[in-house]
Amino acid sequence: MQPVLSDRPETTGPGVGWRALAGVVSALAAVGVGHGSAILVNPVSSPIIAVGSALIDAAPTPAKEFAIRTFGTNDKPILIASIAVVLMVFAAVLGMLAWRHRLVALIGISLLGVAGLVAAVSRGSAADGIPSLVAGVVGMGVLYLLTATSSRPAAASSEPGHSAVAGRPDRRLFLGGLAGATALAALGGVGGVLLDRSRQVASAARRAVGLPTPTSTAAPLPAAAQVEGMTPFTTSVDKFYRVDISLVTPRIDTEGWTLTIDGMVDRPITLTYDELLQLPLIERTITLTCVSNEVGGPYVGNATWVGVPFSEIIQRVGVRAGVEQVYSYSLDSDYTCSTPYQAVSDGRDAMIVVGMNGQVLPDKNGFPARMLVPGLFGFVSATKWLKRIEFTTYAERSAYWTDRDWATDAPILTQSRIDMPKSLATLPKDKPVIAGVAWAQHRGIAKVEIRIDGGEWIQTKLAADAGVDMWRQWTYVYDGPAGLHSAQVRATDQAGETQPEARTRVFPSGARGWHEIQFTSE
Ligand SMILES: Nc1nc2c(c(=O)[nH]1)N[C@H]1C(S)=C(S)[C@@H](COP(=O)(O)O)O[C@H]1N2
Ligand SMILES: [Mo]
Repeated sequence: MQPVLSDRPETTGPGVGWRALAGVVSALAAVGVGHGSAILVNPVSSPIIAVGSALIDAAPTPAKEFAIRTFGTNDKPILIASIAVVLMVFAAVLGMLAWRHRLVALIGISLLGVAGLVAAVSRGSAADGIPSLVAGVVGMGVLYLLTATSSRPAAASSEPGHSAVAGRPDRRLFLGGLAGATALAALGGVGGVLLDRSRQVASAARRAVGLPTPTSTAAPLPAAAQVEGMTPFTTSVDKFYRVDISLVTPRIDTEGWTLTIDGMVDRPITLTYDELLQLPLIERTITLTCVSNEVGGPYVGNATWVGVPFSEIIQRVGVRAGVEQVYSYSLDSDYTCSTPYQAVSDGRDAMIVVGMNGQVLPDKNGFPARMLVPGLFGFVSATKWLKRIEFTTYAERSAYWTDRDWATDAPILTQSRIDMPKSLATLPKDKPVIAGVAWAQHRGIAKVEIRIDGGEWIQTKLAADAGVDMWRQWTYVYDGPAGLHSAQVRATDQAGETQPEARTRVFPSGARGWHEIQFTSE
């Protein structure tokens, strides 16, 4: 493609490369301005984010599983980048059409706006459609002006005052238009991102005030729960895995935020953030696991949480007989979750969490409040960005993932993982330690066994037990021959169940099977 502003008599206007560029720049201006204007109002209404979110919702379960497995926690940036690539290709084609079929190109651009509008409005309020509307108008306007600057009939160029070489003044206008539209795109896009950042800083500062002291603090962790050189027993906020259906991290202002607790109860309540913090708080260290974690996978983390115990809530609202589930609603789109009532009322430390690892709950982990129930996978227990909790029955309500065929009730499956050495690494001769973690939250780990090259199962040495709601570390000193070997691991929980060998996929209730690595011993 030669970027030449053609002055061939029959086709005045820029060459095909420039036309494609004009299409792309028009789309960029649209997306940039749409994004910037959305940040001012409501970040999730940004056309590109709205379309991405709609795709996540619509994606069939296997596609979601594939994305989480393949891209891990990068699945969201990759989705956005893919949408951007498709959008730019489409826009380039529209640009190429624009000089001959201006109306078709303008309708094409407007369809992009309509896609954003439908996605945003169907997921939010009518006002959420405004940024897409703005984007559509900007895109059409820019493309129209670009075609208008450089597609005057050839005859016009020979009018008095346009006696210069045909296309010359137009070329300057066209290039100026391109530059202007690019600037507009940058202003909207970069401006939006910067504004979003500055808000993040402001909300962090506002939250630095901290939380009240818990009435019941967590038992100190035994130092011997941590094996030297191994995965940290407590996962830092930065390293804590994040899994949710939200493309942008919701940033909720506690001003105006409330949590309603209602349903089959005698005294429904609506709490402000301050009222929630005034309830008795407990502090507990609990390991959380995602059902999408593959055998040996990273979606498991252990943190110290501060929150209001469900026992307190149940007593305050007066839960009636016949309640089967706690149905929680999130501020992040239409996410909902079913938690068995039994699991929040049987004495375990189920809670409405407001703090994590000594700080106010971070945005990505569900600020202002989230649920946590020891022993249940996150998707049936750990709703972030809480809005409402309803005590109800399974006949009455079904949850987001239930509607997508995942298990309705999903206790965490006993699992074990080899973290040291990494697969295919070399075990040092002076310190031939194989080590890892095992978890069976709320049942506790009784035994972890290892087997080398498919031989006999050998018991590993368990690190100190910090409690049944937490994972447990283990070690094994290898003293076999040098060379390449395999190691497999399996755990037995305190209820006597041993992990089965047969692998299952994560859908619909979690992965089963033994983790295996290959290593070289010196
Ligand atoms: N609002 C909302 N809450 C949610 C989810 C979600 O998609 N939306 N995902 C759940 C899942 S599948 C898991 S495993 C945990 C993960 O919590 P984390 O991101 O703090 O690690 O959050 C749960 N809570
Ligand atoms: Mo999950």
